[in-house]
Amino acid sequence: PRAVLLSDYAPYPFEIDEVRLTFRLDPHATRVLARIAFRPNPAAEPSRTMRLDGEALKLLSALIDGEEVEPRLDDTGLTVDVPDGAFVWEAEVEISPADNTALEGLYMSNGMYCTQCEAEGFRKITYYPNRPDVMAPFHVRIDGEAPVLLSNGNPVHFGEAFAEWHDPWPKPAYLFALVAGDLVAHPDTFTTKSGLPVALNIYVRPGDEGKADYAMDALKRSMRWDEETYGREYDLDVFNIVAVDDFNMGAMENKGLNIFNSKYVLASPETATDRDYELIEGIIAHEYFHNWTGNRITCRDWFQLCLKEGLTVFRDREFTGDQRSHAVKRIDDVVMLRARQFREDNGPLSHPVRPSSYIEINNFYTATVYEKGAEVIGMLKRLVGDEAYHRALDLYFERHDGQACTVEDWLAVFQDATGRDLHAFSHWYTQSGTPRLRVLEEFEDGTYTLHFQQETPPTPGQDEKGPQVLPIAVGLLSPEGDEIVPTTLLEMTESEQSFTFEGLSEKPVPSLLRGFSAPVILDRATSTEERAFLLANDTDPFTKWEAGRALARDVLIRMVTDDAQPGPAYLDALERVARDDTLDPAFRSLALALPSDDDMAQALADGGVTPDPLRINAANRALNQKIAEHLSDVLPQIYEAMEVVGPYTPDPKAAGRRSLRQTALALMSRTDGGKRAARQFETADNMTEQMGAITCLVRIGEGADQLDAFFRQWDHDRLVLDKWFALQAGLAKPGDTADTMRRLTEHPNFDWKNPNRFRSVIGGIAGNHAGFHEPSGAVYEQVIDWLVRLDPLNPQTTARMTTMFETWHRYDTDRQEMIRAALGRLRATEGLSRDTGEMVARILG
Ligand code: B3K
Ligand code: ZN
Repeated sequence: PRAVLLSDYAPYPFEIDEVRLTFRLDPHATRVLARIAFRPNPAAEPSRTMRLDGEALKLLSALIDGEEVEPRLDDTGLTVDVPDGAFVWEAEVEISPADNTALEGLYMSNGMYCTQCEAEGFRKITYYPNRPDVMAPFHVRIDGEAPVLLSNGNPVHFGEAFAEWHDPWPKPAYLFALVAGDLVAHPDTFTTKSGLPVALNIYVRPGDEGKADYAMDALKRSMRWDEETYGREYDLDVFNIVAVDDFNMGAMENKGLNIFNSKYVLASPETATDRDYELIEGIIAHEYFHNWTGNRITCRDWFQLCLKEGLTVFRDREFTGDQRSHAVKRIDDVVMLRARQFREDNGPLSHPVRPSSYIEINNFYTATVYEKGAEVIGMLKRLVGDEAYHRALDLYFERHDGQACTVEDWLAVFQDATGRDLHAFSHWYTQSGTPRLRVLEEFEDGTYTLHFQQETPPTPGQDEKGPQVLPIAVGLLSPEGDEIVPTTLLEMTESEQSFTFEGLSEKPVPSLLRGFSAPVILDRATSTEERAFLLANDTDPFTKWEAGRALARDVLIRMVTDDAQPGPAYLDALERVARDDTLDPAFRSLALALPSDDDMAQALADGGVTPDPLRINAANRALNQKIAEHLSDVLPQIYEAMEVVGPYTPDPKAAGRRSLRQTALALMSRTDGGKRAARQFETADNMTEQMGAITCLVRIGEGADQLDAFFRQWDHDRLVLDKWFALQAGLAKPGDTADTMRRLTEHPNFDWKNPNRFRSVIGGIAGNHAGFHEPSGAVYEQVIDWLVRLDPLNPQTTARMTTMFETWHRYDTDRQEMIRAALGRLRATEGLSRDTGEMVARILG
C-alpha cells in the first residue's frame, strides 16, 4: 500500500453547496441515495474529471444533472467526467450494515444501526470526496421501522417510519452520523448564555434507563464551562448522545449527535467505579468541546489531527481540573503520559505530533497526537500566559470559524495575538522523541546557578535533532523547607543554557519542572535525602509527588539490580505522607502508589539494564509487602477514617477518600490474608468498593469464591462483566497467565467480536507485564493467535492492539526473538489488513 504524504496536499477541485442523503434501512441491503451539488473550487486547479472515494459499495445508478453517466470504478472509488461549471451528482448504492464487522461506516450493534465515519468511514456509505477539507451542509432522510431515527443537526420532519434532519453547519463527512433503533431517551434541557433553549437527549437501550443521569449532568456542566471559560456557545436546537455497545474507541464527536461506547455513558453506583465516573465526565466533555475545536474549526487534512485532538484534550484536562483537583489531575495525566506517550516515543512507533506520512490514518490516533499534542498546548499557554492564551483563542475562533485549518494557522494566531515568534516552538510539532534534560547546579557567593543541557535521542526517520523550546518552572526552597523563590518560569531555547539566582544566603534545594511544565525526561543525580526533603516540603503538588515517585523508583531499581532492601529513609518518608491529614486524600493515595512494572522496565532500560519482568514483579511485591509492614499501625486507621458513610455519590471528595481507603486496603491485604477485603466484598453497596475488594483478593492469589459470586451477580451486565474478565487477565500470575488466558477466551461470555470484551482480556494481559512476558513466550503466541483471528473482521482494533509489542527492543534476546517470530507470523498472515500490516512493519522496523 502507498503512503500518503503531507507534502502531497492539494485542494479538492470542487466545492459542495449541499448534500442530500436518503437512507432506506435494511440490515443486509440498505439503499443510500445521494444528491450532491458540486461546483468548481476557485482555489484549485480546474478539472473536468471528478474523483470520489468509495469502498465496498454496490453502485446501482449514477447521474449527473439528471443524465445517466458511467463512472470508472476501482477498489478505492470512482472517476467520472463532469461538465464545466456547477453540476448535480446523484448516486444510489447498496450496503450491508449487518455484515460490517469492522465497525466503520454504517454497521449494526445489538440490532441497532449506527455509524462511525472518522477518519475515512463515510466512503463505506456512499461515493464522496472523503476528506476533511470538503465541507457541506447535510440534509438527511431516514426511512426505517425503528422507533428512533437520528442524524446530525436539527429535526425537520418526523412521521410514520421516517425522519428528516438538517444540519446547517457545513461539515466534513467524517462528522456525519446516523442512528436507528429501539432506544429510550433520557431528556433534559439547557439554555445557552444567549438564552437559546437546547433539547438534550441521551439515548440508551431499554433496560439502561437510569444509567444516564451522570453523563447528562456532565454534559450540562461541560456546556456551561465552555461558555464561561472559552466563550463558546452551542449552536443547534438539539444535542443528542447515543450509547453503543460495539465501538472501536471511546466516543465520537459527530455534529449534534455524539456516539459513545456505552462504557463511557452508562453508570450507576452499583455498576460503575469512581474511575468510570471520572472517565465519563472527561469524555463527555471532550466530545462536547469538539463542537468548536474540531467541528466548527476542523482539520485541513489528517496530518493536522493534533489541531483538534491536542487542543480538545487540553481543554478537557482544564475542565476536569476545574471540576475536581488540578493537582490530582496533573499527576494522573503525567502518569498516563509516561505510560503511553513516553513509551511510544521511545520505540519503533515514535512519530511527531504532526506526522508527515501514513499508510492508514486510523493508526495515528495515538498518545503522541492526543497527549503530547495537549502538552504542546500547555507549554504554549505557559509561555504566553493565561490572558494572551485566551486572546489568541478568541482570534482563532473569530478568524477560522467554518474553516479547515493547519497547525500553521494555529501558530499564526498566537504570533499575531502575542507578537511572539513561534518558529523555534513549532519544532514541537515536527520533531519526534522525548527530550532528556540534564541538570547540574552550582552555588558560589550567594549565587545559585542551574546548568541545563537538553538532547533528544534519534527516532525512526529522524537521526538529527535540534533543541526544543522548554518552559522550565522552578522554585527554590531553603534547607529549612521554606520556599525562598516561588515558581519562576525559565525559558530554555538552546542545547545548553544556564540560569542564575542571586542574593541567596545558603545553597537552596531546587524544585524543578513544577507542574511538569515540559514533557521531558529529567536527568539529575540527587540523594535520597533530598528527594525525601522535597516529598515532605515542596509546595508544588506535582514535584512533591514526583519526589516520592523518584524515591520509589530508585528503591525498586536497587532491589532489582542488587537485591537491596528498601531503606528507612524511603519508608519513613512514605509514613509521613500517610500520616499527614492535611494532604488531600486523593493526593495521599497517589503518593503511596508504586510505579508500574512497565514503568520500571523502561526505567531500567533507560539506565542500560535489560529488564527482567519476573524480577521487577517480585521487587514490586516485596516492596509493597515492606510498606504494608512498615505502615501496619497507620493503615487500619486510614481505612477506618476514610470510610464514606451514607449513600454512594461519585463526587470527587468522596472518590478521593475511597481511593485512599482502597490503597490502605490493598496494602493491608498483603499482610492480613485478605481478611478485610473479604469483609468489604460482603458489605460493599457500590462497584468501587466491590471491585476494590475483589482486586485485593485476586492480587494475593485469593478470591476464587468472590470471582464466582461476582460472575453470578453480574452475568447480565456486559460492562460489569468486562471488569470481571479484565481483572483476571490483568492479575494472573506469570506461571498461570497462559492458562488463565485460555480459560477466559474459552469462556462462553467471551464475545470476542465485541471490542470492549476483546480489550478486557487481550488488553488486560498486555497490562500484566510479568504475565505477558512470561519466559516461555506462550502468551505472545496466544495473543498473536487472537490478533490473526480478529484482523479480517476488525482491522482497526487489531492494529491498535499490536502496540502491546512496541517495547520488544527493551528485553533480552530470547524474548526479542520470540516476539519477532510471533509478529512475523502475524505479518505473514494471508490477506492481512492495511491497518495491521502498517503497524507490524513499523514495530519490526
Ligand atoms: N475523534 C474521535 C476519534 C476517532 C478515531 C478514528 N479511528 C474521538 C475523539 O478523539 O474525540
Ligand atoms: Zn477527540
